[in-house]
Amino acid sequence: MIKSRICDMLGIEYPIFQGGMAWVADASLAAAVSNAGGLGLITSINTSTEAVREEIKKCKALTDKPFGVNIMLQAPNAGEVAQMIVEEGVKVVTTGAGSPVRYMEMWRNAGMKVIPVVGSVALAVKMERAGADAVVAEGAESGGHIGELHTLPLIPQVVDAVKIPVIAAGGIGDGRGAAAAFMLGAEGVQVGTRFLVAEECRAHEEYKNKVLGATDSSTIVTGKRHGHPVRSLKTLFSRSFAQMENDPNVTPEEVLAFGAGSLRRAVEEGDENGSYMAGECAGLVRRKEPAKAIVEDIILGAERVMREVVAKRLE
Ligand code: TUI
Repeated sequence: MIKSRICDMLGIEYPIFQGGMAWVADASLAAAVSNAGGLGLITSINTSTEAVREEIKKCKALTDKPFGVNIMLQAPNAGEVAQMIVEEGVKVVTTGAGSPVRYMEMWRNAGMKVIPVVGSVALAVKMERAGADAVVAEGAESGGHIGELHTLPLIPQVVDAVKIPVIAAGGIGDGRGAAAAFMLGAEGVQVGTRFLVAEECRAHEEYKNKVLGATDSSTIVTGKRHGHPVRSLKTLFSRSFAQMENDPNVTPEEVLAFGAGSLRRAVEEGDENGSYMAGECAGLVRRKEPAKAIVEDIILGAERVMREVVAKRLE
């Protein structure tokens, strides 16, 4: 059985996190993943601070296993959520799209485990110095807001640079990807895209069907020109967005206005004018199934390929 320091640190059975996907990761999905032995995460981005508090309460009612909250640091209410999760006694916090240093002392004093998402060695080292318990190192294969480096070179460089456990994210959609991450020195994996089609996932059926219909070349990165690259599925909308941002006659404000609310439209309405954020591994996602089946397929699959590859290649 695959175990690591992350399992002991967080009290989870399997070293697998569900990504804190904006608008998507609610109590239903997080509790299902935690009940399956992984770490479920609730997003704090879509709604008011009080609505996130409600999701936390719902999650407590649905599971007695550990779960966490992901804070997108660029969200206007990030500071408020940072405080609220302390009041609610949340045990684990992950952060994205910035540096959480200003909240670290408050969280650590509350006995929380703090696990920032980073996209570079420099930020990983800064987070370790600031007192992070672990880091999620996320490669640009991920869906949503991404950094520059990709998972294969990022993970071993972060592993070499810090002593705290490293959880790999970006491009991991099955047991083979997870096994590769463990080979690179990761002590856990974070998976987002595959959980988009989980039965417990609130994403619109159209969103799920788009992910199921994806191939290896179905994603596109927009927003590079304005310093906020985002990976999503290729649709008429994302292609128009890409065209618009490269048009010198269109102002950055106009591009921003075009994109506003697009993730919500995709998740809640399955709207053609939505942004269907998903990672490069969308092409690996084959079927809708319970979150428990996804957790077990990835963990047991990783164990199986590690055994098979060792047996085959090291005769
Ligand atoms: O945060 C993510 N992924 C996200 S957030 C998100 S919400 C959104 N909604 C609409 C438009 C755009 C985004 C969707 N996906 N992943 C974690 C992550 N963090 N990846 C990369 C980073 C990162 C990038 C820069 C972390 C820190 C950083 O700089 C830190 C600094 O200030 O030095």
